[in-house]
Amino acid sequence: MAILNILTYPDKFLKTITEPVENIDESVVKLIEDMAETMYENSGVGLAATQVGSDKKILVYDISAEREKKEYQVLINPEIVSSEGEYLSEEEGCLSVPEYRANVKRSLSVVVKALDRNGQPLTIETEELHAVVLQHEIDHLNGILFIDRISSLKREIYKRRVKKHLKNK
Ligand code: GNR
Ligand code: NI
Repeated sequence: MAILNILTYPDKFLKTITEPVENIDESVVKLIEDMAETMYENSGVGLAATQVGSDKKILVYDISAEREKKEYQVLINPEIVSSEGEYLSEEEGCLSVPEYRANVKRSLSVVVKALDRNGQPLTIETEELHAVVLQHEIDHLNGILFIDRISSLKREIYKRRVKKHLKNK
């Protein structure tokens, strides 16, 4: 197992639209395990493959209270098949957008179809925080960051802050 480097904004790879996993071979299993370890190491509730430089449709997450159990969920080739309602999420954060949080307009509930780590199809119907995390991670697999879903004014303020920070390095 390995802890992977997390790409951060403005890394262009975060805009990658990922490719479906064709078969769950050894390299996919290893990537999933490394992504999980990387997520726990960084105290994230979820992690998508693009964040660690892979262009595969893979995400992991753990929204349970008992994170020490490391019973994470894996979704391969996830797709939101329907969504309902509006939900202003609690302040979202992202391991690829360090030191920034914002409320994001999300759907209240989603139905997600995916494959589990064994390649078995599964359907998840969920709402609120669980639905927000799924929307956040599936966005990553489509090259979208939560700052793409806030007001352009807020986004520009964040971008300016990052530019200034990079210049001073
Ligand atoms: O750790 C994370 N917290 C979080 C909080 C609110 C909404 C979404 C998230 S996901 C984030 C980890 C991450 O960047 N996943 O892509
Ligand atoms: Ni994120």
